Amino acid sequence: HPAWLPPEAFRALGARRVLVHGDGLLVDTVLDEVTRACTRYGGRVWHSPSWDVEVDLVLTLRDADELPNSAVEAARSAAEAALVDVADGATLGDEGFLLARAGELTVVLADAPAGLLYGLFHVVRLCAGAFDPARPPELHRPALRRRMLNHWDNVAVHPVMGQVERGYAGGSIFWAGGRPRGDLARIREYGRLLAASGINAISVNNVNVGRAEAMLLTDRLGDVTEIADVLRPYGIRVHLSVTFAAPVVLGGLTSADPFDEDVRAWWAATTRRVYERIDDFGGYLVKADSEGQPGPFTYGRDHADGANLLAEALAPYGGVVHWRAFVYNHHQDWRDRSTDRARAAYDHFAPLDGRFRTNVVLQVKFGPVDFQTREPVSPVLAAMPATRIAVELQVTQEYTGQQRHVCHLGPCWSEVLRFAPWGPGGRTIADVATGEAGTGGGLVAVANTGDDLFWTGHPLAQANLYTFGRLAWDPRLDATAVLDEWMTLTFPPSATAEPELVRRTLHEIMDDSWRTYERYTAPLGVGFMVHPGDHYGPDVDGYEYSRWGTYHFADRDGVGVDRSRASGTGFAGQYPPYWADVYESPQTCPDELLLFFHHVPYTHVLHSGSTVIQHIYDTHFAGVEEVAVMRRRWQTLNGMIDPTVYERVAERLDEQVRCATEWRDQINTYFFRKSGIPDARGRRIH
Ligand code: BDP
Repeated sequence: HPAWLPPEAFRALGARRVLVHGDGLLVDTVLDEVTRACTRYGGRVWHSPSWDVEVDLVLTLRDADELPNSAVEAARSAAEAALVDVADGATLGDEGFLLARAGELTVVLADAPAGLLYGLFHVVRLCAGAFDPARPPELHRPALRRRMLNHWDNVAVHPVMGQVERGYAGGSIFWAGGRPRGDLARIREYGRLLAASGINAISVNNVNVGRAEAMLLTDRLGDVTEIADVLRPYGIRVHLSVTFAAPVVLGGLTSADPFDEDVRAWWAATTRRVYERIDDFGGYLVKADSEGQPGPFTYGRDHADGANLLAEALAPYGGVVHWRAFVYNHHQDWRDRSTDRARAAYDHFAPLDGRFRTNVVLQVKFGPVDFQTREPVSPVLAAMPATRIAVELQVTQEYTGQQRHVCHLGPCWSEVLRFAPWGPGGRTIADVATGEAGTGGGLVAVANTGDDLFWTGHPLAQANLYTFGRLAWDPRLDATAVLDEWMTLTFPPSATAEPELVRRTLHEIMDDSWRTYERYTAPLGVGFMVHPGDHYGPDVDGYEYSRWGTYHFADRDGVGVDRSRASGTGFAGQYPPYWADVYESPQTCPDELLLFFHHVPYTHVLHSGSTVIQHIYDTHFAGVEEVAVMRRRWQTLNGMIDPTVYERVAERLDEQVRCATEWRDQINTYFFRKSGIPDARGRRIH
């Protein structure tokens, strides 16, 4: 399974003498990793620390026994001293580590076994750099405590959505046709891959919970236990999506009302049984009153009542409930302009701030609508200071090319995480997810993986998963630098002819690929315009007269959704004052979001100096040209990398060129026909 931990990535490690010191399940994992590397490349691992031998790398817990090897013990003390210098008295915590050079040695020091494992993967990432005598000590601690993936995997194959809802990488790693897939070795490999990017939590079934999926909580708990056992050695805790109607569907009760004593007792007893089997179980994930899923509204209760019910059951065991804020009416009347889907999450949840128990995490999609290529940051993220908030991203490329298109999402996520909702220089979205003293809800993403040979369908889509994990560990990381790490690990120089050329070419193809995708799809933040249902490829009016509430309102004079306070839906007013003002007027609204916030004439002049209509033409011509260049660049790598990777990407780039062309032609023609305004540069529009 080609991915970012091919054996070659461990080469620098294997050529060394390594000592792993400490006790615990995850320390055993570290030892196992190191042993594998050394076996392959001729390094040595000492299983007994009693010999006075020379060592290059020590991975040790701080409270492990003293070592009889004096050189190693001296290095450990030196690392302790370095820690005092760099950390200013701070501790390493459950997952942090220190990497320091001490004399001739490299030392990884951790307080807890997970820190040692993350330290090991950091050494692998640095390769020979970890042994550079001039390397200053580095302290690494995750900014976000929970770095979570949500699998939208069905247990039974769904008649419309298949095995994995919005999955573009084959079947599920966990389930097949109603049963566990049973490939525990593959699940273990997956855990390893996730841990190497910093992910430490996973939910293993779809948020749209059918009957087979619901039963994981009770009758099929053994299947979940098996997965938890396999992922535990990589520091990954398992969570379950549950249905709010579980007391009725599974428990035979007549109600799921949060205020009903029998319902509370059912959740308490059911949750106790879960923890009897899986003592480090993470908690529940809930999609309620959304797109047909049951929820507290049925009983006249609100979402704080609903979330607190489950939180109460989880609290004795330290579990959390991730309660999704993706709640809106998907049965709107398109003739009624008074409803705006973008407003819904804020309208439902902001008034509930302060009412959630402390083990509720409100999980909020990064944008107010639905994972579009470009959306403003959701105002809910800035509206609930007394609530633990997790930011939800979509690694699976539902709206960003479905893993048939190259679309590196790191720059998009970096923009979201660095956005300062109270105004420039203020706290950021990353700060919200981190919370005061680390009490925030963390970062969550919908997974893009499956049983595909490359894990992600498109081999280059692996970079999105890796980048998500790394940004969740440290949101300040530069997305392009993270991409570079991924490239070095995935295409290690030792396994690649012309490594520098490969790296440069991959950067040229991937660095700006999100913006390229944006250029040839829906313009200026208006979103959607995708084929209804499967959401792939262009269909400008596909959702225009539909109940889902995703419109662009194009007519002969202009396009866009008026979400201003003055004349529109008022959505702009859901932001704190700085951004509410910026978004309120087309004169100040950033170009890339103009049509999200405003309905403007085609002749409206953007800050860029171009008109809206000319911008549409120019970006769509440019986007397709860029994709054609991507394909040509990729072709120059033929013969330099693994041929199976080469072929798979080449085939997908052909499809990307085809699909981008289709987008360009449909969008340009549509707006040419609506507006009657020709391209100023005289290009042919069909
Ligand atoms: C939408 C998807 C749908 C998901 C939903 C969700 O189209 O399949 O169920 O998000 O987040 O983007 O629950």
